[in-house]
Amino acid sequence: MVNSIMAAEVRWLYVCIFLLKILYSFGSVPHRRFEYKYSFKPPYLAQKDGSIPFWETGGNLAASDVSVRLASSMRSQKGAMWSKMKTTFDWWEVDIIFRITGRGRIGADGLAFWYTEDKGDYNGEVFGSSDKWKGLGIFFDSFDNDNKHNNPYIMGVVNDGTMAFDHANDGSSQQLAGCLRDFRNKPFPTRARIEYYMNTLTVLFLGGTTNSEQDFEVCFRKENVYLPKEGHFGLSAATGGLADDHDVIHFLTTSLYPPGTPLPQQGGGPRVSVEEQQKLSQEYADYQRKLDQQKEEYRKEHPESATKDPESEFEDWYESDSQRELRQIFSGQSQMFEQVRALSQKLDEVIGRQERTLSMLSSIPTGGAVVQQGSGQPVQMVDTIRRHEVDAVINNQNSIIGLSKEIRNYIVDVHSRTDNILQNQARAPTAQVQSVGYDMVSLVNELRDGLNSIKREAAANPQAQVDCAAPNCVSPVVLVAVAIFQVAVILLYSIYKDNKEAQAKKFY
Ligand SMILES: [Ca+2]
Ligand SMILES: [Ca+2]
Repeated sequence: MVNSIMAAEVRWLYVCIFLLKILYSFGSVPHRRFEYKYSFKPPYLAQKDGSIPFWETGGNLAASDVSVRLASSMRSQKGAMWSKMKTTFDWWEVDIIFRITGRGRIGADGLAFWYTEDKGDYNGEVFGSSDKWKGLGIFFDSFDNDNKHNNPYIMGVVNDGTMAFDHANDGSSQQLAGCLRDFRNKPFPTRARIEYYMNTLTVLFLGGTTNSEQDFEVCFRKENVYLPKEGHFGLSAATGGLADDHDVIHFLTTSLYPPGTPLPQQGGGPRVSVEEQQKLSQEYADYQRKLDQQKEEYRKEHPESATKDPESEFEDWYESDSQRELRQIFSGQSQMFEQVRALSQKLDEVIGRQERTLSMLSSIPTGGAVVQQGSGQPVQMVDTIRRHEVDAVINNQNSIIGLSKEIRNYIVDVHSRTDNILQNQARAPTAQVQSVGYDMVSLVNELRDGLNSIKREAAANPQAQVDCAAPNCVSPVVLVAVAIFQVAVILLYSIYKDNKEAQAKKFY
């Protein structure tokens, strides 16, 4: 129970803090008031005689119900308009909808917004109005005089009344700030919002590619800007060798008041004299009367539109069927563009992934090859040599050992038999020989021939006799012994051969 009461109190506390925050945020936003005496807008923008209430016009300017054409697309046109009254407020915001259109790829010269201490000319040197102005000029400069390929350009220039505008360099050295924006031949009217509040000048621009106020972009923002305390608003435009239509559709002025300052009485104040006040009031009353009259006439002429409410009627004035169609086409195109951009981003992503995958794939085989070349293959080589060849070598060695054992056995056998034969021979020299069946006659003959040849050699070479005295010389006894040994070996060999043949027969 206690907890729920506590929770409710905490909730109320949060609500109170939230409301305080809202109040605080509202408190930091300036108070705004629409200033109709410094504004114009369709419908009934101009009266039937072409005059615009609260504004003075001049030069080649032509005003209609729906727009003001400051300068038309003909050579060397100049036109301007100035608010009749000086401002009675310190800070302001002006919203201008305009169109600069021409058949040429490039146009000239441009359009200017003014806030100056005094009204300017109607056929001056700077975009259709006076040079050496005192105050602010915002220029929409279409033509690239200095050929730096930086036009159309929007810039702000503050002048103290002494500086001559540097047309040759498009005022590049004189500008307060600026931005490169194309404002010619746009599907929607272009729009600028110029705010001067607490000595900060901000120029916002809506490029005419959409009709949404969300798309306002900051062209520039400049602090510590000091303009005349009171001034006239103005608009002007000029053409040169090249020409554009310079149309302004609306010009809406709002006065801004910092939070806490009281709003002055509408249209009055100590700055305007009583006569002027009366005159302006009369003018406003006349304007209202004429406006009502024109509205009534229009309703009579167009009974089908009588049911329309004034707001939608206002909207219709500056969006014809073709414009609407164009807008629809353009919004469709914008959507397509967005989709294409999204697709392009996706594609980039996919390509990036693919490249990563490819690089990974290509790195795997090369790395594997390195491993095989670096460590795998040598290991494999050593393994094959050791396993197969060493095995083969061992097998060969084993077989060689076996064979050599066999041979040794045979040799031992032969040796023992030879000993036996030698012993037998020593006991009964002839019997054994005969038992073998060897041809003794031929052997004795061979021995006799050998002895004879030795005798002959000894006789032929007396030197040999001397040598025979030496212990190394072979005596007949030794010779006979050697001969007997030879015979024994031959006998042994024949015995061995017989044995082998007998064993072979067993197998078969
Ligand atoms: Ca220029
Ligand atoms: Ca330029």
